[in-house]
Amino acid sequence: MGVADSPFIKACYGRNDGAIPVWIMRQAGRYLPEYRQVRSKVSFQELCRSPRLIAEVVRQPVERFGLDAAILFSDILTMLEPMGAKVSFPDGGPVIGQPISTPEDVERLHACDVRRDLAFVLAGIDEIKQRLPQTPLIGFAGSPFTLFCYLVEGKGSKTFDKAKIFLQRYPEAARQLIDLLTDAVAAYLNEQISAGADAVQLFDSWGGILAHDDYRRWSAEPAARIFATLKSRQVPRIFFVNNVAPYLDLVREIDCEVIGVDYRINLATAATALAGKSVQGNLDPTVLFSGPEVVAARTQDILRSLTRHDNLIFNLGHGILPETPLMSVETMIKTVKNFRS
Ligand code: 1CP
Repeated sequence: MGVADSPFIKACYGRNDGAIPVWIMRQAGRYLPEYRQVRSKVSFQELCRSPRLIAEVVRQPVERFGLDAAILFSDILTMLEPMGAKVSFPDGGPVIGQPISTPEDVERLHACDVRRDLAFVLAGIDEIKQRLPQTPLIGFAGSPFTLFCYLVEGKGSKTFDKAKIFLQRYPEAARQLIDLLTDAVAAYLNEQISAGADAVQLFDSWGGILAHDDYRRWSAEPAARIFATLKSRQVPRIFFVNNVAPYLDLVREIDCEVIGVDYRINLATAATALAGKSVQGNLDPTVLFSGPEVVAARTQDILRSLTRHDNLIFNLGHGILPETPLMSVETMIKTVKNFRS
């Protein structure tokens, strides 16, 4: 069976007739002892730059749990370094040195040559495909607005006030930076597909903090432009929006195959509003900290609430947390695998 006939790819196109595919956002990470083992010897950035280690940590969760898709190991901020940003990953989350605070600062950033400057990512994809030839591989990038948030704020935040204020105070400079990021993300995902990615996911982790009209301008339209440049590549395009509920009307108009739905909204409600698009989600990652009966019941609640199962990819509604018990992950996956509609 080739990758094109896999349940994951078929579900992306709304024509899966077998068991429901499942993968986990941030599936290679610190909740896995074998990942911590690799990370005890190298820094996060060394790991991201080694094609051999990338393939190793991508393989770990796929083989441990029998997941239906693999995802590239990298970070959304990795592509910003060759664009002129100073990115580091101390424990406790990424930091950007000299964040963007004025329109003049935007001039410091520039396009990069993906094949030259991010060759280690593309080599990592090649290595993953050699080791996991049967498993669909998801390439990814951050959405322009999410990257913008980190560039302006300089680090993670709950509200990204500086980034939101920059949009209002300097709309022209914001437009220039968002356009630069939009072109860069499109070029990066294109090269990931050429290197072997079987699907791509755009992570809009922070667009969900915007007012509806700002979401249209600064997140939905750039995402639509990126997906338009990828259409002819004929791989499924997944748009994960963290806090998608206020923007369902905008997101449903975007030409892409799958919407990744966060844990806040009822998945069946989102699926109905998205009229025909495939959906991916959306168990709250903290549910995995309850007992096996609750994990199984909450997983079944999602599965049973949906009227269609041919266009469903089961996942968490955001990234898995570092302390998550492995038993719960197993229970969730078994529940999905055993479900029959
Ligand atoms: O210590 C470590 O090992 C570093 C922790 C870590 C990991 C495992 C970071 C730092 N990034 C990653 C890998 C990563 N990041 C992957 C590949 C792993 C996989 O999925 O199997 C992916 C897809 C990402 C994407 C990513 N990075 C997002 C989008 C997804 C989301 O969670 O919304 C975001 C926002 C980031 C930024 C980032 N990088 C790292 C951390 C801890 C963060 C979040 C910072 C914050 O809270 O703002």
